[in-house]
Amino acid sequence: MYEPRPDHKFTFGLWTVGNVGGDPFGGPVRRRLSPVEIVALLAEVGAYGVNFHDNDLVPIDASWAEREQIVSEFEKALDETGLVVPMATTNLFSHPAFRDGAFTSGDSSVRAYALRKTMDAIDLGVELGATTYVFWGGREGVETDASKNPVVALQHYREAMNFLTGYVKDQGYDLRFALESKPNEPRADIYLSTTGSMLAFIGTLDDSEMVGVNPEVAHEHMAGLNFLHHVAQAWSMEKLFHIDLNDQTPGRYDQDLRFGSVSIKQAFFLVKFLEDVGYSGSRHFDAHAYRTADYDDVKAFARGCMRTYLILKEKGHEFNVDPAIQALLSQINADDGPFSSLVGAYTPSGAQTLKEFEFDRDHLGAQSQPYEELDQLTIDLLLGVR
Ligand code: GCO
Ligand code: MN
Ligand code: MN
Repeated sequence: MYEPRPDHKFTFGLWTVGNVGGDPFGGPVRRRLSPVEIVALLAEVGAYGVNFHDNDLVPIDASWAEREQIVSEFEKALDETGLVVPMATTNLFSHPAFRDGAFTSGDSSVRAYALRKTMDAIDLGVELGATTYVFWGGREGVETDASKNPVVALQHYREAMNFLTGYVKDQGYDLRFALESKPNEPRADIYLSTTGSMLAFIGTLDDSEMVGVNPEVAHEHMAGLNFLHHVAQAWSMEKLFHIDLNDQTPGRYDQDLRFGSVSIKQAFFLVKFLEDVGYSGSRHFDAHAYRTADYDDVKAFARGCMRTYLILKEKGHEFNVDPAIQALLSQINADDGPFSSLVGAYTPSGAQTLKEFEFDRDHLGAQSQPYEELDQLTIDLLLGVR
């Protein structure tokens, strides 16, 4: 029942299950797997797809001949396993050239190199089948605001996006961009720090219809925000092009924990939302196993991400058909007031009616709102005692 199937669209990055467990205090603890080995691992655990940064697949200093060799071995592994590549992205954060940002660098040569690297990476992604291209601006930020004017930095960011949508159109690629916000790490402060900021920024782009967002659970949680609300806003604007699922305790370092391993209730409402609205994109797990894990445990980590998603999907269904929960919801949401047609679109007569009406504030403030009961029913359901 909780076995992953291709139509669940579960994807992982080469960098996720391939994470070797280094952190700022210690080096790798797991052997580095080749991309082909990672594809085999993902096929074994039942994933649908694999995503990558350009340099997860092709080393930054590879020759063209080496690139061709790597791509053909990778394609063979995809063919043999049936895995697909729905998304690709660029590493614009590891090389020292990008230590002060890529698209927002004050140095036009760095910005030019970032564009060149991204065009090459877009070509690579499209060659392998990607239809979504993620931009995560990990180094697009500052340690000190003495260094840059944020208005100029954002203008550079905008120019880069406009340049790259121009490139995609010129090539005739079937590719959409998904911008991923994060408040901090690896920079002290990263520009466009929340999904809401990203959505506002997209509205200022030349080809905004080609650009949406890739919200990540951990990134909104790091900022102490409600992730579901950001996802819902993106969805309502038809901008939810991709999603990064993982987990994170607010206020801590960037943990990238197994999906649903910390914030079960938030994960539940998120999965329920995605399933209820019919989100049809990838469910991408941008997480990695604990540093204590060996590769058997990495498989347990990957299986766990998908299993928890599917359990929560089932719980969402149970919530939707639970008689007591639904009865409470009907009671809470009953709208028998005379105003439902008046509070929508503005009309002069509607405004006049509202101005003349004698509202009974005390009656409005005394309506029953049994949210404690509703929430406890949700908790009972999640804990498996309903
Ligand atoms: C992070 C980010 C990245 C991006 C990835 C794809 O916190 O490091 O989530 O994992 O998602 O670079 O662009
Ligand atoms: Mn992240
Ligand atoms: Mn991410």
